[in-house]
Amino acid sequence: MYLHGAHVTSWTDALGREAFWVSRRARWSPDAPIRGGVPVVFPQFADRGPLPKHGFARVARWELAEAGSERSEDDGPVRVRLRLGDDEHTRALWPHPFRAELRISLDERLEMELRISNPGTAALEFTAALHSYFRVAEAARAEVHGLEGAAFRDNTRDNAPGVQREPALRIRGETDRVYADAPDRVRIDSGGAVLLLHKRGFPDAVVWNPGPELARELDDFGDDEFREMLCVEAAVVERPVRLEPGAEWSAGQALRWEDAGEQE
Ligand code: TA6
Repeated sequence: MYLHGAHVTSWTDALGREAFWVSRRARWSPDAPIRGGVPVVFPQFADRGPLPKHGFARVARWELAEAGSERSEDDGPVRVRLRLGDDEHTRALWPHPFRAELRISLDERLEMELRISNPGTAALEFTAALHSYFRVAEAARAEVHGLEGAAFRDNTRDNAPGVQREPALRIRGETDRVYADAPDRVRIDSGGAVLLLHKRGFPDAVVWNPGPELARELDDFGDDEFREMLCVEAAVVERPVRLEPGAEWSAGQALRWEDAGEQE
């Protein structure tokens, strides 16, 4: 993971299976978000507001507050805490004092928790997401289970409303959906291994794959890489969080392979 964006780019299990996808054309530059892994989206999701797309947290340099193992004999989880606060740059974009913390815990699960607090004297509002890019064997064969019956807005069709009728969402070309008040547990079947994503406190879920045309337009995305990735994002998008002075909000996600624990 990187201090740049508090960005987790890789998580492999004991069998060497990588959960995340990172583009071979990712720009490893301080002013660009990393294309892949888990960009932290805050304080604005996408272009739903006046800030730069997906906010500034994904391009900010976070500070390491803590890193270590819980127990000295160290078969316990490894924990990392990263912090970000307002400064001149963030206040020029978004005139609010804030404290953000990303807590990561690693063992056979990867847990990520985003905490936002408001040390100021006025309420603030934000949207946010853990914009996870998962590696899949073949996007056309990947399936996302758990969204059946959920209502969504389709960003590829001017946010037209829809309802997920099929038990499994399959990727057929460009896909960009925001499922409001989505179920907290989804299964991502990459055409081999199955990852379980369990979100908490994030009401919404976003599923994104750029498909071939948009992939060609994105300069930090390989033309054919849409075939090997799929974003499934724990998000708060449809109803921004309102934080009163002194208040704190937190939400997170836990990931694990479905067969974890059966491997030894
Ligand atoms: O979360 C989906 C989305 O908002 C899409 O609309 C798509 O644009 C994607 O994120 C990536 O955005 P980015 O700014 O990283 O190119």
